Amino acid sequence: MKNAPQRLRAGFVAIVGRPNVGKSTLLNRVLGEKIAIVSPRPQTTRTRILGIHNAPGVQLAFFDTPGLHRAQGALNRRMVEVALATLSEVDAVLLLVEAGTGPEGRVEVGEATRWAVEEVARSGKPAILGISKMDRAPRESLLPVIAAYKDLHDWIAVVPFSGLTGENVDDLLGTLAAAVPEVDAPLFPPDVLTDQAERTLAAEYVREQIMRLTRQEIPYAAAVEVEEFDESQRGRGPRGLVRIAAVVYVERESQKAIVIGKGGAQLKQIGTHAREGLERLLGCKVFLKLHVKVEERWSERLESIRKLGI
Ligand SMILES: Nc1nc2c(ncn2[C@@H]2O[C@H](COP(=O)(O)OP(=O)(O)O)[C@@H](O)[C@H]2O)c(=O)[nH]1
Ligand SMILES: [Mg+2]
Repeated sequence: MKNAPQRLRAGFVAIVGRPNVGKSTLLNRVLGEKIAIVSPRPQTTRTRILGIHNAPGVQLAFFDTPGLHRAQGALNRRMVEVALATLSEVDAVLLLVEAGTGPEGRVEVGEATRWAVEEVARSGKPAILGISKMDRAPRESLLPVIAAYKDLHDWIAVVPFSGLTGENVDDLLGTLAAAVPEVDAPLFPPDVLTDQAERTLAAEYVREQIMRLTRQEIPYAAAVEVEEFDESQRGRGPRGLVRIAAVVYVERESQKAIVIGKGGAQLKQIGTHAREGLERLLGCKVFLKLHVKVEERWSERLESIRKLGI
């Protein structure tokens, strides 16, 4: 007798929300690998990133998106467009807001969040509200936060969680699994984790350190392109080696000087941290060479943005 095909729940889920609410941190937690870079600065994620979670009977294909905010400048506008366009392509939406409360425990739903909720409503997709960073919020403050957001939309569920500690993330995944369709076959083979090529991830790991280690306008004035990704000596496990050469583009000579730092100290620090992360990601030794080049106004020129692959 033929076995009935095993049914599973599978679908695309958009993770959306204001900048810095913890979208990328959640995706990395769910996947157990850092495929989306994270920094304390808004607009760290510049493009949408696919990450696939597999569990028995469940496949969730997440799109991590750039933050929803009132955008100025070509790059920012394009980032918001990417996030909004993703809403129309998914089976379910996970909107994130932060668990924090204001003075005297008051919860104020900001205008930007209301706008994000409206966009989610407009998409007509089943939506779950995730209240992120619950590790930072005292237990008793969660109820007023839930109450403040609950009636803004007809949510399938409202789930507090922490991407940092992993608390309640399993509950969140269970709720999302119930919101995606029942299908006969998975969307992706089980060994596919992300659509991000290792080469792209290498550029992103360098950009993450620029976001973390430099100040003022520099994090937003920089883009990274990998020029060389040489795996010819890789196939020897932990003793293998990947050689990576990347260019950091900035807009002005003065920025170049800052990124390089006194005697090259800043660039060295960026390179060391990025290399350490890449060695963990790739599971082998990494030789990382960085150059800084000035490409005026790259962030305003979409052509050049495309060339830089972001
Ligand atoms: N305490 C705490 N911090 C978090 C959590 N998730 C993210 N963060 C921090 O919030 C900042 C923004 O996180 P990120 O994932 O880049 O946010 P995104 O812009 O929404 O993708 C980073 O400094 C993170 O370390 C969390 O669950 N708890
Ligand atoms: Mg992000």
